[in-house]
Amino acid sequence: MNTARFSESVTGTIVDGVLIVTIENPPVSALSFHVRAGLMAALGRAASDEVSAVVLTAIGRTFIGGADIKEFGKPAIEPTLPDVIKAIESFAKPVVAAVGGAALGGGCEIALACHCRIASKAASFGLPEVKLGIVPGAGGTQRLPRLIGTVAAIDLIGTGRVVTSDEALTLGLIDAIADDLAEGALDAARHLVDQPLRRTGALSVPHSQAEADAAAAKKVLSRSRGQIAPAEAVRLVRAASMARLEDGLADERATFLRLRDSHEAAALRHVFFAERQASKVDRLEGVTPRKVESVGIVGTGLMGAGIAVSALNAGYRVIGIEQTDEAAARGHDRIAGLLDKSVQSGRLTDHARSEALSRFEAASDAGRLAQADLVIEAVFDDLTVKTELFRKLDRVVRPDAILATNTSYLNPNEIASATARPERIVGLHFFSPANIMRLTEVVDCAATAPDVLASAIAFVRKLGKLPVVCGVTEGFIGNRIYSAYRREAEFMVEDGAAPDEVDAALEAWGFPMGIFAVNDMAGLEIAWARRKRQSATRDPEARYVEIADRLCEAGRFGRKTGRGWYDYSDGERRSDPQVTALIEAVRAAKGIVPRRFSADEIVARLLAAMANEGKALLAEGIAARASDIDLVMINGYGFPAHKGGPMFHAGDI
Ligand code: T1G
Repeated sequence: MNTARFSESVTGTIVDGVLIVTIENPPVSALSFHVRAGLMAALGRAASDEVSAVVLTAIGRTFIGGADIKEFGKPAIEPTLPDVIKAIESFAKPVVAAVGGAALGGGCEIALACHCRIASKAASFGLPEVKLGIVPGAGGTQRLPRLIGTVAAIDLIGTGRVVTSDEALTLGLIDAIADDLAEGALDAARHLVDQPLRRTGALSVPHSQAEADAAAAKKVLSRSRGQIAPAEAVRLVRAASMARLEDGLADERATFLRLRDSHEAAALRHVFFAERQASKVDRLEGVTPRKVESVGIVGTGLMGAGIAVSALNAGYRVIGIEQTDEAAARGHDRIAGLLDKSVQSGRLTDHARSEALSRFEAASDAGRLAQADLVIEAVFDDLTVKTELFRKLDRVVRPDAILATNTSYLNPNEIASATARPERIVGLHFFSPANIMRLTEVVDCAATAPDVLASAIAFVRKLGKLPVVCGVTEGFIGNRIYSAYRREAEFMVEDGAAPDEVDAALEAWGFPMGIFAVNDMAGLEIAWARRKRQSATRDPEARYVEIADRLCEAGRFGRKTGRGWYDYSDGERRSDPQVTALIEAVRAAKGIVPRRFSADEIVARLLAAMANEGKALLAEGIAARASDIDLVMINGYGFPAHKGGPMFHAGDI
């Protein structure tokens, strides 16, 4: 039989009586209407006597990437996904899922409804719906626990984490891993013909101890920080062991539909699509990035070591340069230590650690950078130091090598102007710890060549990080907005709010940590040094709050000194009467009569300060789109993702 076409994205071929149904719906085989309709038509064809079994597979890097998120908010067109899933599970003949890529969300639910699941080594499985502010809507919360038990299902569905095919096999989510997926799936299908079929929905949820369920639920909810979806997902999974399948499916579907239309889900969908827009820069259309295989990092202190580990984990060869052999050796040990931590946390295998470290070279001779494709400086954030270094690198590296500065506050244009080839200079503002934080601001300097910018974006994406392109301004996007956020918070403290009132309001709203606690953790001396540098040029008419200066003059630099905005002498964060007295003295000196602030007013003013600074960044062309600003504040400054970011929250999207 030649290939039959069931819809624009679903075809079928019969091989030895087995109908092989193939989905081809790039880029991720999402379950758009024509995929769902095609699957139903394929099952109709499989009812004929010449078909004894069905294998379901897909073309592309994903098996099925889930429901089509772009269809959310539009009227559902039948067949709905639950219709398709019910038809698969109840089909009279064996339906085998041949999973060669990511089976996510509805894709995993389709696999769960099949009577057997064969995967390739590269396949992965997950129900990440909570990351979109929803719960699985096509049986995931009811079928997954029937296969892998309540505790494991709470973990996977409550966190949305994706598992490899190895882990899926261990959990019981799949039946086998095949080196030759097509052959393995065909064999499985043939063996199931005329056999009793294992229908997942008909299974009972394996018994588990209530305490174990509760512990798994507590672990998930402790990390969900007030989000609704994880709590609802956990509730549905736990109910699966007590309710009939039909009732559980009805509860799940109603919950999914309710959450899908929620503000939290809209916010997280905004973030999802924003992350995929961030790398797209109009002027780079058709520009080919330069090849980057070897990376030099000048300065292997805390930041440089983190960048080096990110690059090593991404497969690059890395040369770490320090001023002396001893410093270079210390850098090597720092990098080895970070890799060891990844092994201890299970993020890296011993073998992968050794292989990564074998690609690292520590040196004190900058000449070792002569063949590097990209050199990143992570030295002390001082303009003279960086400018001198780039003058030197200009003479050492190849003419086509890219030079990147990791400055947080300096003007990269001034650094670039010190070199003979400013077009090859770009800014890469990593966030510390650089081997953990996803966000990197890619600074498009005045002279940066398009292919250099494209190379920087591609490099950051290869690190598995989130590149957000910005123009040159003090603090780029994140620190500039953070400065406005901090100023507004200090205005309110000077006007009568207590630091812990501000932090409590922010944490109740969804921030993991309030701004004064964050400042204490980062260290107050950094901002103090910058304020002193700026004092000569500060606008005398602009309101200036001196409280933080007074704290620093008293040696209160934050957690590291045991005292900052708070007192940490017993290890806990506590309000400090000495700080209260200091604040009162500053108010008195300015003749300020303190007033009360409600939590709502505190949050509203801080969110407005961020959004207004974001608007200014857009107007100045520093940020290309409002959603980029949201990504920076979510991924670099703890803005709760389920609130969408300051611009989304302000209604600017
Ligand atoms: N729907 C629509 N578009 C999608 C999509 C989806 N599910 N997934 C990705 N895209 C688009 C994306 O916007 C981008 O578009 C392009 O595909 C490539 O994406 C019923 C209700 C699958 C691991 O949460 O995790 O099923 O920018 O750059 O790096 O219970 O995409 O090119 O125009 O990310 O190779 C659950 C979401 C949905 C998975 C591939 N599924 N997607 O990564 O490509 S809800 C998910 C991903 C659901 C059921 C519920 C990743 C990927 P553009 P990409 P990638």
